[in-house]
Formats: sequence, structure tokens, C-alpha cells
Amino acid sequence: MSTTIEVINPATEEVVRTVALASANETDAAIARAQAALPAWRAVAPADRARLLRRFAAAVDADVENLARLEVANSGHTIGNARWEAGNVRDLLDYYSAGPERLTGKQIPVAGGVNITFAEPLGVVGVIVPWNFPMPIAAWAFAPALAAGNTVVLKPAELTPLTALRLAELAGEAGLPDGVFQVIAGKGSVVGQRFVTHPAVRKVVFTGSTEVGKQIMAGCADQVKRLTLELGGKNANIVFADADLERAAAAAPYGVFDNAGQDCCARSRILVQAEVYDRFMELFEPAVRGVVVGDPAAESTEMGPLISAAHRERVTGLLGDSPVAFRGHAPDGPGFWFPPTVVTPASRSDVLLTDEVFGPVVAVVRFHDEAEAVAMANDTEYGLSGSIWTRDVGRALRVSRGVEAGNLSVNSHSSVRYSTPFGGFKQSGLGRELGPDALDAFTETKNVFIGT
Ligand code: TAP
Repeated sequence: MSTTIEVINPATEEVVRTVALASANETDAAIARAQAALPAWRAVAPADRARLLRRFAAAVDADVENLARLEVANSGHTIGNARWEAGNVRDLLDYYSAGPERLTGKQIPVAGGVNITFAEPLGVVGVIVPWNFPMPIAAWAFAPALAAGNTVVLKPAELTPLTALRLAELAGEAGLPDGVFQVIAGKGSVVGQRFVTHPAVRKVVFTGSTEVGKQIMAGCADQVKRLTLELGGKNANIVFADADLERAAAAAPYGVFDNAGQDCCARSRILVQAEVYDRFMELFEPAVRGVVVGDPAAESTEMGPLISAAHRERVTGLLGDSPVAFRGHAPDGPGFWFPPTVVTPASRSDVLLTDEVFGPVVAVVRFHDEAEAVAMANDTEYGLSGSIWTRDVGRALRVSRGVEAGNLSVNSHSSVRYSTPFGGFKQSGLGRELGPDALDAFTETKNVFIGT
């Protein structure tokens, strides 16, 4: 039986649209269509598959403004971020459109014959996406998966299905054959769970919480199902005494408050070398107070609302009675607002230093030397990203090698580029997305020996 969900604009609390949620039977029907579409999709000549992906990219490009405005309503993202996110989908399709013609195997010298390898598609890929970046995270999986000859069934988060549903329409307009790329809105416990248990789904790509990721990993074990996991983060922004402090302090709000902190790469711990701690805080305070929080559709807005009332409750609960050093502003009235908030925990075991908040709350602490900075950065079960601010190139490289995280930036907070690998160490995930090697995650190597 189908049910529905009302998609709520997080900035106004108004209903944007009512969307039908798929049942387990409807999920099975979508998986069957994806399976039926496989032989023909696999048989499309590589140059033609590349052309179709480029046409899909062009359709997204022509729709960037519309997608961006839809994302503002769907998820409360600022219009500037939402334009970048739609553009990221276009760029991913363009980048991986080169894949079909570059999936070359190898010829390996052996005795008694000829040995060749093939990069075979896996089959139907099920993609499960969270609500925090509905468009890019979907495309990180579907662009390389389609390029490698797989078919895709995508489940957006229940709260934010609208832009993913629009991407499916654009794929159809671009001429992708029926069943090759489907988007079905639904609950994780119904649709997502069916991806895990249905034998025709050969790979699951899951982005979301570490807790649900562990359940999915356990579920996939039953069929030795291929799996990519992109999970939580508790990332450190390490500021050394020799850094350009003005630049580090000016950039720090962007590192944690972008997307209202609802970012797996949010630098929600700032570690500052003791001798410059006071100066850093002096510079950081006006930068935090200056963050423009408000209507996400306004061009000047830098931070929008949280995704839902329930999530705001969770963030408020985690903040608890922690000592707030200073905070920025947030609007009153309708909308799930939460101001940028800076805390200075007294204890290393404070929940704000250990748990992913996924909201605009950052904990600032002191460290004394390089070894202590690395130890503090690594004192977490997560290992997704982080930043290092220093003018010393040797230190930048030593600390980069010492921090157990998949994506580090020096004198920058930028973690994501479609052309470079992305993924987590430790409990932040399994496997890598993006970059030149992502096609490997959607193919199986087959070895063929021909006796001569
Ligand atoms: P989750 O609650 O884990 O949900 C993520 C997705 O999984 C949603 O589509 C959800 O469906 C679905 N799901 C829930 N239970 C499931 C189950 N039992 N089986 C299959 N699917 C299931 O995460 P969230 O709160 O939406 O997202 C925030 C988390 O995502 C944070 O921890 C964040 O760090 C992480 N994240 C990681 C990355 C990367 S790249 N590492 C990027 C973004 C976010 P519903 O719609 O029904 O909830």
C-alpha cells in the first residue's frame, strides 16, 4: 500500500508538495525494470552511452536555475550553494561521460596463450541518499555507475525527494532508455532495505549515518553484496601558531557553518595552538557574528535553516548546557533556525568533541605541540576530513600524513572536487567515490585466458 509524505520547506514550514512513498512491491517492480533494462544498456556502443550521458549533462545544465530554486524549497539550502550543487551534477555527468570509452582491460603476458581482462558492469545498483546534499551525493554514485554500464535505482531521503525526482525527468528528456535510471521516493526501512535484501541488486551505495551504515553492511553480508559506504564525520580544523591567523579565522565559519553544519565534512572541532588561542578567538568572534543567516532564496544569505523540527531538537539536545563562548544570529518565526554557535568545552570527553552534531555548533580547544594536535585530531572513531593551517610546508605534510582521515585540506576547507577521490577512514566509510578510479567501484574484473 502506498503512503505519502508532505515535503516541508525548512525556511517557512510550508508544504511544498505531497509525494507518494513507494511500497516494497513498488520497489521490487522498479528493480525488475532496472534488471530488464540491463542487457540493452550494456549493449549500447560506448560512444553512444557517452553521448547519452553528455546529453543528460546538457539537460541538467539547462535546468540549473530551476533545480537550484527547487533545492532551496526542498532542503533550505542557500541559493548560492544550490546552484553549485546542480552544477556539480552536470560536471559529474560530463566527467564520467568519458568513462564508457576508457574502460579498457589489460592484456597480460602469460605462457601458452593470450590473457585479457574485461571491466564488466555489476548489474542493478541501489543508491541510498541522505537529506543533506540531495543532488551531488546522488550523482557521485549514479554518474559513474551509469557510465560503467550498470542500471540505477535511486532512493532520495524521505524529507528531500524533489530534486532527485526532477533529475529522473531530465534523464528521460535526455533520452536515457526506460529503466536505466529510476528515482523512487520512499522510506529507508522499506525501499532502502529492499535494495539490501533483493538478490537482483548487485551493489548498494549508501550515504548516511554510521549507525544505519553498519546495519546495511551486515545486511549486505548475506549475499556478499558489493557496498560503498559514506558515513559520519567529526572533523578537526587544526590551526598552528605559524598560520596566517586572519585567513584561518575568516575561513573557519565556512568550514563548519556551511549548509548549517549539516555536512559530513563540517570541521566541528577547531584545535588551536595555545600561544595563539586568544588572538584566534578575537578574530573568530566577529567572523561568526557576521554570518548572514536567513531566507535561503536571498543572494546574500550564507546560512539557511536546519532540515526539520526534529533535527533542531536533536542539535539543541546535544548542545545541552555546554558553555557557549559566543554565537551569531538567526531569524525568529517560522523555519527551523539555529544560530551559529561556538563552545569551549572544559573536558576532552565532552559530547561536542566526540559526537557528530550535524548542526551549526563548533567546539574550540587548545593544543600545545604538533604531536598533541595529531593525537587530538585522531581521537575519534571517524576519519572523513579535516584542515591544517600552517605556513610550514614540512609540518603541513607531516600532519597530513599523521591525521587518519580520507580528505585533508591545507590552508583551505575545500574537500570535494569531482575529479579527486573522496571517502572515509575508520567508521567514516568504506571505498572511495569521485575521481578517476570511481569506475572501478562499479565494475567487476573478469580474466579470460585463450590457449593458443
Ligand atoms: P540516515 O538516517 O542514516 O539516512 C540516510 C538514508 O538512509 C536515508 O535515505 C534513509 O531513509 C535511509 N535509511 C534509513 N534507515 C535505513 C535502513 N534501515 N535501510 C536502508 N536505508 C535506510 O542519515 P541522515 O540523518 O539522513 O543523514 C545524516 C548522516 O549522513 C550524517 O551522519 C552524515 O555525516 C552522513 N553523511 C555522510 C556523507 C559522506 S559523503 N560521508 C555525506 C552526507 C551525509 P529515510 O529517508 O527514510 O530516512
